[in-house]
Amino acid sequence: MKIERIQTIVTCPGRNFVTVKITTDEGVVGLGDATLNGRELSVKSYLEDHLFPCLIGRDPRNIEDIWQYLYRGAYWRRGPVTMTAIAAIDMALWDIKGKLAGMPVYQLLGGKSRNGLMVYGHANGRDHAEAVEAVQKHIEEGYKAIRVQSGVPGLAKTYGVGKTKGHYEPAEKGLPPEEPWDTSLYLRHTPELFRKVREAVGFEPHLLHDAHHRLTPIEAGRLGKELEPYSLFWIEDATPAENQEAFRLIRQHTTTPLAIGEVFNSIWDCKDLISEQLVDYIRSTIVHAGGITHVRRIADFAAMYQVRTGFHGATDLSPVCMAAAVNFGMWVPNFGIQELMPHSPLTDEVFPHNYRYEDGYLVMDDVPGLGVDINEELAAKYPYERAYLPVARLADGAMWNW
Ligand code: GCO
Ligand code: MG
Repeated sequence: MKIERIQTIVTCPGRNFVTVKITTDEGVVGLGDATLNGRELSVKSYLEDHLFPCLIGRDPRNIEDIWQYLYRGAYWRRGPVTMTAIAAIDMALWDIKGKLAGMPVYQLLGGKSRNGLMVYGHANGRDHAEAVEAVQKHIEEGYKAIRVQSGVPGLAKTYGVGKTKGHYEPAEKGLPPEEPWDTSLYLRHTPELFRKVREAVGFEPHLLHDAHHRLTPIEAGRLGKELEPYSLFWIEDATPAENQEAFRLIRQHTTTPLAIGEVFNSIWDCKDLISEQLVDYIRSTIVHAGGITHVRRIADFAAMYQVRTGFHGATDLSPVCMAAAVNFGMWVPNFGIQELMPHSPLTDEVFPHNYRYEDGYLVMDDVPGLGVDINEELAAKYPYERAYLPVARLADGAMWNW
């Protein structure tokens, strides 16, 4: 069996997605997500100019060998562009293997460990009252876990909160928008937000919060400590982790659980965080961390230290990645939670898929492969549109982490 054809499909049904499609000489098709928000075309070029020529004629069943060939064989290892490109090919190969076996990918990984994946939804409010209302709405919709983000009084715009009520989409068309940031305002208002949410809805729903890399380690320690009375499921991305040691300081100050990893792309980015038990959840997901083949390695390593998965699942992860994440989550023994930020109806139409939300969980049927498709005719109607994530600046104009 051979890889006969391999191509990328770029589409923008409201936001940009890059998809890899591999076709075998027997006509079996596999799909992989290759979307890297704001840097989409670099991955497309890496794939088309450098990887595809090496893959034609290879046996698509040799997933491990192809992974090692693309990783070890590149000399230049790691990095978000490389690892997203490898991930897309890996996903497509697992999809093909599942279709060849007539089994869902979770069966190939080892079978079902659970009936569905507990998800967390996004409750966003321009102010605290709107955030509380959004939490209540999620509870009515059956969510067992809810991420809460609110506008910060004094800041014109805050990440995680849309311009209009309810809706939030991180990337914007055109050049990168600039947003203000002020840590002291944020630290003053965030414990108050969670006090109000707990007062309104009690302690049953799990509550999560994303600090989006804005804090220094000691500021993160303080936030974690001040949020302890509200019993959070996690604080995410409390501080950047280029320096993994930073988390030692946070750990010394708080028992609020910590999650990190949506921007990681390799096991080496989280090796010390996991083995020193400096975090509780690892968020690196299939599309940005080398595919199922590599994320499985991260998850198994994490299991030794009681660190659980909490995969990234924002709208920039296409339904192809979400289908892979659902298969993975059905199997992985140390599953923690899955982020769910529902795609637009148009995106769902471009990528028909089997997984679905049901009463707080993502579930899927017993379908071969990943259980996701692409409507290429519809995708072709929505060509790429330049879009970027915002950047953040402090009051004096200096750049900060977005
Ligand atoms: C999250 C994320 C996103 C990211 C986005 C970047 O936890 O959902 O932080 O909103 O900002 O996915 O591409
Ligand atoms: Mg995040």
